[in-house]
Amino acid sequence: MPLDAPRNDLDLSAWWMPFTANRQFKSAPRLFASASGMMYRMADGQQVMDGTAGLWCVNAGHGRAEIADAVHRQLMELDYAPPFQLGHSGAFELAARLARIAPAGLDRVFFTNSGSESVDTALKIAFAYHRARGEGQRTRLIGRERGYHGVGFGGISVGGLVNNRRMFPTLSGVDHLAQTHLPKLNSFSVGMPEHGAELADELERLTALHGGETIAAVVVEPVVGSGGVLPPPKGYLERLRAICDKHGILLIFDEVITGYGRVGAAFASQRLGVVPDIMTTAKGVTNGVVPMGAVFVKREIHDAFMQGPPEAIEFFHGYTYSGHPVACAAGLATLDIYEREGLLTRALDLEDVWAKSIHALRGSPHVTDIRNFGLMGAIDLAPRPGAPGARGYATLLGALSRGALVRASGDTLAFSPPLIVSADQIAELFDTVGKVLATVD
Ligand code: PXG
Repeated sequence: MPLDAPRNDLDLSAWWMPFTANRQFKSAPRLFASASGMMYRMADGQQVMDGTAGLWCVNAGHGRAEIADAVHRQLMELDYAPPFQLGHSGAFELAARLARIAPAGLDRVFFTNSGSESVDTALKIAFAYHRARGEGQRTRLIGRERGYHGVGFGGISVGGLVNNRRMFPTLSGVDHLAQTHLPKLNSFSVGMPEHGAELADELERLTALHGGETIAAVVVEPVVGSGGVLPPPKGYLERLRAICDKHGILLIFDEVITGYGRVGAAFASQRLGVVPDIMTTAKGVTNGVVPMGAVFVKREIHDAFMQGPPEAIEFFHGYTYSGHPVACAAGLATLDIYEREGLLTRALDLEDVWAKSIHALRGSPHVTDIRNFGLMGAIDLAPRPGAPGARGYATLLGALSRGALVRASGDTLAFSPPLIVSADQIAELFDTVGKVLATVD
């Protein structure tokens, strides 16, 4: 029997699956078996085009032998090294390589193992930075509605997706900016929407309410990902930057999705021309194949920690697997591929084709809005009356059976293919989605 054949003896009960309707899934499991390039093969043999880069992470496509070889070599040479008070060359090499592609000035890198850890690390750096400079009164954080910043307590506190928050206590002293989707004004915008820059002025209002000198940091995704692919209104991020500067507030960009080429530059910050003080990343740093995150920090912020006695630990924070040798090897091999194949800017070359193909679905049944930026895209569907999410889920299943993997978040379909995607494959992906929409009720 081939290794990947469907198995009737597989016990599905023990694994409590994340962000999953466990009982529904286990009654009709959909199992991946293998992957190569743009394609997944399911356990039942179905070939499926990866329209989502796994979960926004496999930017160089699947089955890259170069990364696999680097990981194997690393495992045989140095499988693990403790990162506290000790080190290994790979972490230093990767940090230096990342610093070279980072937005101007963000050339200090703290390693984590996920986007959630990156976000919580960034928030702790912000608090500790202000403390180190005698501004310990800056204890407030500002997030934004519809933001997703992972599932740590810091991340859900600044996050703006109610289902991720309602069951759990959150940090005190957190406020939120309004979300930026204005469908009445901006529906079917191609790229960045025209209207909404003034929503950034809410930050000015919050500084007046709380006192700007009590706010440590503002955290936003430069282009919202999980919350529905929302490119920033033109001028919005510039205003946010200016208000942060005026009040001494740190601006954190969460680039866990937008980093590593997703929007046509190494980072969205560079594409959009607005530089944050701290930037969180994960996912694409290793092409998604070994868990890793990287927090980029402005040199001045890093240096503010380096003022005490040299033998003192400057920042009481870190993970057993910070800078894990295997993740670093994967990261270095991934960067080699990104650079050699021009993948960090390829989304820009494909953006017109991408925009035309996705916006061609305007007018298809149920479609109420379409958005795009770089190689990110979303289609909003009208929910079925009384059954929110059902139509999105039915579309996901329909697409899967026709050979396309798309993401459904409620009734919003999201698309983010590996950056190796061809123009023909983009056309095929949205052609499939159009056919499914024509049949989904
Ligand atoms: N920040 C952002 C902007 C993210 O998109 C995280 C932080 C957390 O990363 P980890 O590695 O801890 O999962 C993310 C993660 C979806 C989806 O359906 C997106 C993510 C995770 C799960 C689902 O769009 N992004």
